[in-house]
Amino acid sequence: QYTMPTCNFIYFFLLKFFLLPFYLIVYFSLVIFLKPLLCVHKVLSLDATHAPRDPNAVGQFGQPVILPGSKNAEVMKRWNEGHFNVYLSDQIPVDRAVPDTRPETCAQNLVHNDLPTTTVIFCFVDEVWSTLLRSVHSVLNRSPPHLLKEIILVDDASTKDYLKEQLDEYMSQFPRVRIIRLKERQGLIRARLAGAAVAKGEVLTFLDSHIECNVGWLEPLLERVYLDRKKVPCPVIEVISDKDMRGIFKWPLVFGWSPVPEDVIKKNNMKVTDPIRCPVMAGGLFSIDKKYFFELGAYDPGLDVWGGENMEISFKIWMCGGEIEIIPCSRVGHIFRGQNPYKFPKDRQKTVERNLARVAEVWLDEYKDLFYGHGYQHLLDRKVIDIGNLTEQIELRKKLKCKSFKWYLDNVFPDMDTPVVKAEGLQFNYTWMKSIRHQDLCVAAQSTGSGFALVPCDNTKREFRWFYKTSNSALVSSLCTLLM
Ligand code: UD2
Ligand code: MN
Repeated sequence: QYTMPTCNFIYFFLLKFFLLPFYLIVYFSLVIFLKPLLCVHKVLSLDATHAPRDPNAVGQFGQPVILPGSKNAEVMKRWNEGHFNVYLSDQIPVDRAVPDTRPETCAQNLVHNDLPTTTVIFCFVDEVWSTLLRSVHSVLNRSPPHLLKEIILVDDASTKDYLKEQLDEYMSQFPRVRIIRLKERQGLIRARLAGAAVAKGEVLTFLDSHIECNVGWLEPLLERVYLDRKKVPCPVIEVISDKDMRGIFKWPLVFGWSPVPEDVIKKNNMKVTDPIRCPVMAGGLFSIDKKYFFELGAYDPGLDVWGGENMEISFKIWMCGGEIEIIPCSRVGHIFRGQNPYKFPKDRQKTVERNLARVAEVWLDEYKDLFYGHGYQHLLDRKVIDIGNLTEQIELRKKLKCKSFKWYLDNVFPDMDTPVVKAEGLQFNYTWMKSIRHQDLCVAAQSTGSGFALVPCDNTKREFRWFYKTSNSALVSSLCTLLM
């Protein structure tokens, strides 16, 4: 009968005992380093359809459609419903096929198996029937079902009848689609907030109501949030050229596109599929971790109707620790229109200016002079323009310990031209507000018409503004007193 020699047994036991930490290290290293490699799959380029596609229908695979001249009158008649070719949109199937416009290698990219789920939020006011449906179908058809928690349609008090029972009935075939109706027109900012407040997904994905998602659009966005919950990814908005797709702003806070600087591309050895850091987002299309969105204080609910909220959320994200990126492998088409097809409850220009002034006051620090100095001086007259209470927004910025606007310019948008002062004298600065400034003191023209005084600056008053009459003239007061 065999008995194990005692010393061998002790030796075996000790060996095991001392090797245990080694085994544990190997095990955990495998879990930590290999798991991310093993639990991934290639982006699902799904393109399901709910009804068989009609290959003969117009607009399939994004083919351009040429309408006969005899249709011109009808096209023009319907144009104003959406400020685009509504007549043609109605001919194109709501679940048409689109060409895969992603860079070639996108289909090979890997994403994690356990991505967070998303709620897609569309807010709309009086959207055209066929474009609204096409937007919803494109999300349903081209999103992996396990990642799409729900689609929330927020009706911002539309006036069109077809957007009532007819829409309820149509959407009732899709259990994932929920409709929320606002009693009064709130504007897109508060409408999106209403959707976000009831969203059940872990990530919020905002889209305009006249878009078409391309294949594989969702997973690359969710992957970025999965890797870092403070990343705010935006899809490429089709129609915008790939080469000009970094969102930026120019003074006075006007959104635009500009190419990524060549030196940045070279320094980072950037591939066509790499995420692009973006100083400002376009506004309409992005995914954001829901908890993070609310930690950031969501949107400033004091912003009205349309405009400026993309600046607000962009500055807030960057200055308070997040990042905005454009993801070249996620692509969503959007109908750009020359005009807003809906009415503004108040004057359009005044609404947008007021929104921008709120953003400038909260986020721009000393750079707000550049904003006002670019044709917006009139906004400083708070008796005429009431921009509302900003206490909560200013408190929020303090609470989140956000960085300065100077930090943002230096680190996020270094190629932006932002001279705080236009010309520097030995002692005095001639500022963007057209004042002649030395620290907190400014040169003010005397209303008597002669002489001037050095008094605390007040940008709202005309006696503080000085102009060059011609390019090489002396500075002239806006009260028309000549400065020596
Ligand atoms: C761009 C953005 C848009 C928004 C806007 C600035 C893209 C593609 N679009 O203008 O999302 O950031 O800049 O504010 O980046 N809507 C309402 N209630 C309103 C007004 C609009 O629900 O009172 C809806 C509208 O139906 C649409 C969405 O908000 O679905 C955006 O409006 P838009 O399409 O007129 O804005 P757009 O694309 O000109
Ligand atoms: Mn739009």
